Amino acid sequence: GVRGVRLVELPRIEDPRGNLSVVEFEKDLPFVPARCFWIYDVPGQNVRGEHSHRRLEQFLVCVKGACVITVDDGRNRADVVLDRPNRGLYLPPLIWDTMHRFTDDAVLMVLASERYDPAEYIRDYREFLRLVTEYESTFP
Ligand code: T46
Repeated sequence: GVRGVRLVELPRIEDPRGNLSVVEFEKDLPFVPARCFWIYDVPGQNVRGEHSHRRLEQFLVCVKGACVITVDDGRNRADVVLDRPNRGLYLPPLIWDTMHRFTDDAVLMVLASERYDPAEYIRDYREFLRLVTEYESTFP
């Protein structure tokens, strides 16, 4: 697997009036969100992300449509398909994530553990690998 990354199946409460899914922050997440943003109207073939975070934890739900998230811990890589509104993807810090193959109707909602801080991003892959090695020597 990819270090710390997990898929979370959320409830899907079916109802003739329409369905409902829910995430309870304190029960379902390892962090309490400080921020929520959403990505939509992504033109086909576009790739987003391609960075990592020093401290930030995130929880991604494609609430409409579908997209693929490539997660990479510096050792292992996996493609995760988010294509249903009751499936969440938890990303701990130090995961290199790439988002691609958005459908036209995709809406990717992200819950984040901290306020937006561009200084907290790791944008250089070699710097990312260096921090992974440092992390591994601190937590062998
Ligand atoms: C991540 C993936 C999953 C803000 O002003 N506030 C915000 O909270 C965010 C997230 C972005 N922005 C601004 C900064 C940029 O000018 O919005 C613009 C696009 O952001 P960015 O290029 O970082 O977007 P993505 O889709 O590449 O990445 C985002 C998150 O930034 C990042 O945490 O892991 O979604």
